[in-house]
Amino acid sequence: MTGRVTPEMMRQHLRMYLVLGSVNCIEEPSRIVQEALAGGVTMVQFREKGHGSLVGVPMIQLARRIQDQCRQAGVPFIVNDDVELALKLNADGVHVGQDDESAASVRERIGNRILGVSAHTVEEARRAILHGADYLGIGPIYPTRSKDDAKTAQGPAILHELREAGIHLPIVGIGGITVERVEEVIGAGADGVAVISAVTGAESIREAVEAIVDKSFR
Ligand code: TZP
Ligand code: MG
Repeated sequence: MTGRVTPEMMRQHLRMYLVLGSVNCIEEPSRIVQEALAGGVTMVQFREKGHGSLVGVPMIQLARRIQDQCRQAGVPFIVNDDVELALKLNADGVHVGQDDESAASVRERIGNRILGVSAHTVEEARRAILHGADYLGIGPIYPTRSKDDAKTAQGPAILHELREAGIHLPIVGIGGITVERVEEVIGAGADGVAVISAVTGAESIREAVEAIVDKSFR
């Protein structure tokens, strides 16, 4: 990649954003990723977090494996939180929250790679944009069981609020999003949906992804 990702490209990448780590998977994570890619996932975030998560070499091996799969499918591979790991792997981007390294500092370190920032208010969103975010992760929209320290669900109204406040940066909604809720999230102003359990816990990973992709057209 030469320059920064354009907002148009970013919106396409956000349409069906799979977030996962080994803790979210009851079977081999790379098998889930393979099926999800076959179903049409548009971006993948490696989020190795929570009780029992991998560290050290096994963590890096899993990250590399998923990155390879994404590369072969032509889908961007994003690392959650860990700028060091993202640079070491030459990942396509990094996603950080409000409690992580500041977005401005991450932008300086990662150059033109994709930068995603979690925000919960108009003020946090504006600051993230000033600091060089390429997209905003907004949530939890609905209650979630996949994040230990998740804030209270804000409902799709937060997406409306951000758009009405003049925030035009690409936005992905996250938190408790199921196939049935995709249209509501997109209708409220998101460009796409980020999901963990709706995909990792699905009986058919591929069919779950296909169903979400189908509904995430604006
Ligand atoms: N950030 C806000 S909610 C959430 C993250 C990482 C978890 C989303 O997982 P699920 O299973 O799609 O609710
Ligand atoms: Mg974080």
